[in-house]
Amino acid sequence: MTSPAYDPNNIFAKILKGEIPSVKLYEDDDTLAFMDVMPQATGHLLVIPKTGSRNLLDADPAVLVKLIPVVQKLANAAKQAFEADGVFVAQFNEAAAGQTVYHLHFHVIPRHEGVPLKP
Ligand code: DGP
Repeated sequence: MTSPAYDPNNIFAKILKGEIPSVKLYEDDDTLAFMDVMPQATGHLLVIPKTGSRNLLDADPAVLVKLIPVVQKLANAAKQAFEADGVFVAQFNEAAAGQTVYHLHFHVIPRHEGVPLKP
């Protein structure tokens, strides 16, 4: 099944363009991180590349090379900041896999022993 093309007007593209506000945590030339508006746990943040790809399936590996170290850095920072026991890192590809916003993003969610994720 072919996926639709990247939509440059998706919500995260609008956040990148400053058309929709966000609580920014980190930014460099290639990457932006901001708080998720529907957090599944305290400290739930999202990391996105500034270039447009729909998800991991169509992402340029060169983009991933820059993005993944930021995911790692922010996972460690969130673990420390929220005194978490662990960190859940996830991303979804297409609706069947749970994706709702079609701009590549990684969820970074601090986790505490015995505290379930919010639905
Ligand atoms: P998913 O595509 O299912 O991997 O998750 C998309 C996430 O994006 C979901 O956790 C909610 C979040 N989200 C949706 N709209 C906005 C928005 O306008 N601002 C922010 N900060 N997060 C959003």
